[in-house]
Amino acid sequence: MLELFHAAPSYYSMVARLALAEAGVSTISRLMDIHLAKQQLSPAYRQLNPKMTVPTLRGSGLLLTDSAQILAYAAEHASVPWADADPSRREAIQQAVAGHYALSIETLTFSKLLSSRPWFKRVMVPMLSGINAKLEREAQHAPDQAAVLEAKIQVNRARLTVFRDRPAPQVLAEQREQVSAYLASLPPVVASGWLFGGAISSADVVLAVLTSRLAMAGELSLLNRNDLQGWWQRYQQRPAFGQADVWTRFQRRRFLQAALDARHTSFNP
Ligand SMILES: N[C@@H](CCC(=O)N[C@@H](CS)C(=O)NCC(=O)O)C(=O)O
Repeated sequence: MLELFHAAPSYYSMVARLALAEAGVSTISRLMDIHLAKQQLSPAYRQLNPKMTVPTLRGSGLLLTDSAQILAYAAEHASVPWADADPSRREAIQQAVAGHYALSIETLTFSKLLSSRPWFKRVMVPMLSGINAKLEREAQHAPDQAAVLEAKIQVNRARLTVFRDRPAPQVLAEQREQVSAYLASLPPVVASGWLFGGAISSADVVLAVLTSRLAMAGELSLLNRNDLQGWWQRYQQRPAFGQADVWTRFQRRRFLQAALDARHTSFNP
């Protein structure tokens, strides 16, 4: 049985959950707390996923450490074939998926949060600096881990450069432009169909999670095409969308409950 290491409110975990639910691939849920306990930084999880991110999919002989890999795995193993299986559509689908991965969802989410709640900067900046100080100390004591720890330190430095050093409204304006350009680049959707015809595709999966995040961030007005609005109404009715626990609003109580539940997660094989 496959195990999915994921966090309830995490965007890329939602991509993995939705992809696997759409494909009919069942997994054992290994819930993690990446926000409070920061289990992704633990040495045990680092052995599984050196980038220290969720999701990770582990199974007999299988270890996928990125949502894009899990999405591709789901497309390949879907019990009802996705449009990805059609060679004439594959390239366009891959382009739409790559366009999605070129967006920085984290920058969009946090620039929106910092624009509407500037005080959050006083939480976020010390938190990122504290994580880096801890990772630096760890790198000194475990030289064999120095490379992966240094890579994560660099990721956090880049985050600080954006969220500490740049005005959040300006960053948000750039993110809105990028999301709008991406949405404008998608093919027209015919009524009752999906992005690439009568079967769903990897592109539908990532667009559904992106649209959910726009809803959660109060940015759904960026989805201003009528055909995509109709698509969104239909997509939310899909059984997999309900099964995959894709958040369209922030759920504080569930956020805390998931963090509590995650305390019991073990990363051992
Ligand atoms: N490219 C990765 C990105 C994964 C990612 O950034 N996940 C976030 C949660 S949505 C994470 O684990 N953040 C924790 C951290 O960076 O410490 C993927 O698609 O899986």
